[in-house]
Amino acid sequence: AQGKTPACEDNEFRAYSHSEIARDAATIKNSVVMHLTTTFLRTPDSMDSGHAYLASAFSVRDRLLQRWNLTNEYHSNIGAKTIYYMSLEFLVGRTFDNALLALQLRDEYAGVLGDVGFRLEDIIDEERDAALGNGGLGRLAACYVDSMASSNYPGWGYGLRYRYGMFQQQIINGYQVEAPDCWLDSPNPWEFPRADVTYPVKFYGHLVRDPEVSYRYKWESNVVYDAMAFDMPVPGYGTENVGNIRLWSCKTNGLFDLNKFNAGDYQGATGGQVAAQILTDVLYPNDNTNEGKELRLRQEFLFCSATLQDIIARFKKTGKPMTQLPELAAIQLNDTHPTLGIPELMRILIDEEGLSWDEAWDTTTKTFAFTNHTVLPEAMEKWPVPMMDKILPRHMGIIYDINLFFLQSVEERFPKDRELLRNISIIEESNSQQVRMAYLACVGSHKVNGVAAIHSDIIKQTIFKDFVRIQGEDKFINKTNGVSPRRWVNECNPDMSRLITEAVGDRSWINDLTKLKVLESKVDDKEFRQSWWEAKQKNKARLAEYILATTGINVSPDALFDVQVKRIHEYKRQLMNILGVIYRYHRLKQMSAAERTKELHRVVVFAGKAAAGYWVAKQVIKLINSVAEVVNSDEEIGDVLKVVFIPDYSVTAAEYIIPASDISQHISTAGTEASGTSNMKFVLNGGIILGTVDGANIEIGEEVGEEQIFFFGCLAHEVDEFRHYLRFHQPKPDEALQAAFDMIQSNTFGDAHIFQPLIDAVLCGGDVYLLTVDFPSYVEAHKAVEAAYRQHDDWVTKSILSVSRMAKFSSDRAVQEYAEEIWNIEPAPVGKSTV
Ligand code: B1H
Repeated sequence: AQGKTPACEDNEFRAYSHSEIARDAATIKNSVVMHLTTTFLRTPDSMDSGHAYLASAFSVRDRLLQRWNLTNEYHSNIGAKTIYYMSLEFLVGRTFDNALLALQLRDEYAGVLGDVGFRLEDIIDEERDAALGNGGLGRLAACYVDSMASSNYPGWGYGLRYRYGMFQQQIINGYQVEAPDCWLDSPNPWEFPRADVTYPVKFYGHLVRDPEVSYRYKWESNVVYDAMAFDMPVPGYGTENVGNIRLWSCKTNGLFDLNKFNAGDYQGATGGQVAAQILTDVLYPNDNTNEGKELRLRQEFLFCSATLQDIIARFKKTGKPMTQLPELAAIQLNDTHPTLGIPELMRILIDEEGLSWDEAWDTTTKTFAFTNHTVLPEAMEKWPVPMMDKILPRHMGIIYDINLFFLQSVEERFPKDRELLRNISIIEESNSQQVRMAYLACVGSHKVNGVAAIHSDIIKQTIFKDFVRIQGEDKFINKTNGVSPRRWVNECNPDMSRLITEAVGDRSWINDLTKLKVLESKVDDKEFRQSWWEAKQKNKARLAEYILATTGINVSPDALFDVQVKRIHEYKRQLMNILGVIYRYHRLKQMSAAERTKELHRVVVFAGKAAAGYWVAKQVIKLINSVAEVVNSDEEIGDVLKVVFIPDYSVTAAEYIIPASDISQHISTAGTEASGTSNMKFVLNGGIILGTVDGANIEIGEEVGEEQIFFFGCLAHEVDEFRHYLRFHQPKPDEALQAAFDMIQSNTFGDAHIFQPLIDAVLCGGDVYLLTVDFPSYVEAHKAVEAAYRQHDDWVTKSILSVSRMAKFSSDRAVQEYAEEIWNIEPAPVGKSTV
């Protein structure tokens, strides 16, 4: 019985719920001890660092939840329009340190923990990453929710609470081995279960047509799962606003079959629970590849249905007619994975709320907007019509109708253009028809955006070309990605942050990166330059320790740190990087010992996961590790060259690695990397980029200036022609690339036949990623980097100038642009700013 609750008349109750966050040591200590003893049944004497973490985290969480409540109460009282960011991935990482910084309680907790003999750094290290995402797309979602909270936009993320997140990567004998990520094995302070927020989600079943309205149906099915909400509070920095990520988990309660149990079928009795649990068990570990598995489709629908039901339930509390939904809600689709939200909203509006088709369609398209993140053909989501029809019969019908009305409207304007109709149809007429999810997302949204200028141009010329012609240029816009300065500077790089705060005069830059401009005036300040250099050196020393701890390899912080960390993918060309390393090794081996002493010392760092089923990517990991083994144990080479593969790349690993780079590589074949976001993080931390003219590298170059970035390689508009040529002509490696191939083929790094397929992909497979085309300029670019790094003073100048010009790449700027140009929503700060 959830009747309307009367407003609370007890003023003490209310006053307590609005009380300020306590900052004094006694109150903090009290709350930590309270959790230690009552939440975890420990005593101060039996407290280890794991429990010190949990008790402290729960005490911080109390404060967050209080603000969470006030934020939501306030936003609903003022009837604020809310943005709902739908994403199948949220790569959050750790929360404790981030929350302490946001609430400005870090020193206070450090003091309290110090009093009982713990170092805050060690306590922070007890937390496991929430790794509910693959890579850039999932991390972007986390940064955007962070920015919404910090910029006071009423905004929620919606996603799935996977029981197993991104797999853990072990390196055994040089090969990647996957282990499950059991992140929920220990208590998770950062989620709040809401048994009261649960929605039924149907699958399969059959349709009963409404006798009066031909397009209205009743969907009947016995296959119903319950999706239950878990809320993850997202603290805004320097504001009282707290955002939220609401994640759905499939409930197994009530699915135990007592009849089967009583009949002795013990296994059968739990079959329903198993079937339900599987739905939210595991994140699909593919980045930029669509696997097309039926379970994934069911995950997507569970997610979309629960989310839309929840958004509508909240809207209905306002008592407004459903057609006003777009005035209070904006929904952003993070790629096509949540596209079923479009037919699901149509179904609810037509079948359950009684709207006409036209009213429902108008409401839906005004509510949704869609972000495309990739142009790789293998990543395009398509679902076989028979599969969709079986699992979601009502939605398949709605998609057919959406397509019919859309094609009719096009036919009216472009009569008799059969080819055009075939090209833009949401249903692809292949053997077994397919639903093209990108087209459905596009047709059902009022705005479509790419994630960097070049990418937004490319999608207008390729996948959405005909849609631009039909629906107009204005619908297709660019929103260049951004990253959160909270996590990606202030949290991961405390020393550099301190310097920036000194230069700016206060911490306002953390919420306003345009303040970084003042660094430009510090570029000639000798003392400042020295401190800047020392901060980088300290970060490099910290990474050297991390490398030693995770790989056993000793590296010197005095070497140039050359870093490529990202998902392993052919288009990202880690293969080209390791071939460059092999060529470097080859040259070093040809030199005399005297010549070698003049060489710049270099540590080449790799990290990244390969999708479990991506064989070529896994062979690249093996090659990197095999090269590392030989080079690192070559006494002639010593510290001149070290090669490191750091296992199990994660958000937390990135927070160690990124601040320590001198040069980082973003070397995708031009036109393939939609944006990239680690490129922004590296430069924001004083590193320099070696990159292709691709994704956001281009805009970073525009901002920091050509002196501050090393570009090489062919351009996006040249790629098609090269590929075409290479399909019919034998690729010709230059001498350097040939030397690298020769070294592999003469078994220098172990049995050459393991690596032959990698070489064949270049020499016999058409060299799709254009290694033979770009290798010569790649080698030249490395020489330029080396020469520049030797000019120590100029390098520091480049580093400071770069950071001072990076304001554009804050996710705060990106979110503000979305808010103004897509969501039509304004900030609604709960209280006063606290920075
Ligand atoms: C990006 C993906 C992606 N683009 C399919 N596309 C997935 C596609 O599970 N799946 O099926 C998962 C992920 N991820 C990345 O998005 C781009 O490659 C980056 O260039 C970009 O910076 C990032 C954020 O926009």
